[in-house]
Amino acid sequence: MIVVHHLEKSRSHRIVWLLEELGLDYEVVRYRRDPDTLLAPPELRAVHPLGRSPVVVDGGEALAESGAIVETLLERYDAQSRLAPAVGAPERVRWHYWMHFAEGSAMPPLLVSLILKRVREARMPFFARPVARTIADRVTASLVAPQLRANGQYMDDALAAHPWFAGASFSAADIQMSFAVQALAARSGIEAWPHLQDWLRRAQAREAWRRTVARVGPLELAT
Ligand SMILES: N[C@@H](CCC(=O)N[C@@H](CS)C(=O)NCC(=O)O)C(=O)O
Repeated sequence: MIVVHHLEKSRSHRIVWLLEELGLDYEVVRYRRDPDTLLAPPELRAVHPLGRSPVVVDGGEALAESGAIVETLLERYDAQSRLAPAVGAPERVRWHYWMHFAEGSAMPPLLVSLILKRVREARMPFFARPVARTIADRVTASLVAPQLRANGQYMDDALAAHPWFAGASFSAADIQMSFAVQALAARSGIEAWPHLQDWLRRAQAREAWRRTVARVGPLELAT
């Protein structure tokens, strides 16, 4: 039995969604974030040394890093290539690109933005607060906000050309991209990008996404 070690408010929603799309049986072990630090609890390190989510145990082997988990599960359980274009198919290159864009390019500015938010809200001596806020605001304005805008526009342009990230059909690239799009929507909004909004609406209308929410709850993200 596949076991998903599921941290609340985390990327492991994607793995549950993938398993639901594939129609596989799986167990969920739940973990809560520390309310102050938002870190995963130390018990998750007993499953994988880094103690980050998602971690999946399949056949007694712990799999980590969401893109690698998705690709490994597809190799093992998607023989008919329902969620990935076949190797050599024209859409495969695009599929691979978005599979990696999610963690490699979409998530870094979102993570920096979350860290800067925590810097602004951190407890510190009153005289340090204006300095910390000024630095956070300048990094946001010069580096983070432009990257978030560029990524949002780039994703929207891609979805204007075809309905799903890899092309005409829904695929695991849509699942892999979903966390970054939902984080962008929560952090700075996606109202400026109609194709991205429409993609999110269509993705969340899928039965397998609904079953995911029924199983592990809605994906709530820090704003
Ligand atoms: N690139 C990794 C990122 C893993 C990661 O940072 N996960 C977050 C949850 S979304 C986490 O476990 N945070 C809690 C912690 O670091 O303690 C992946 O895609 O699996």
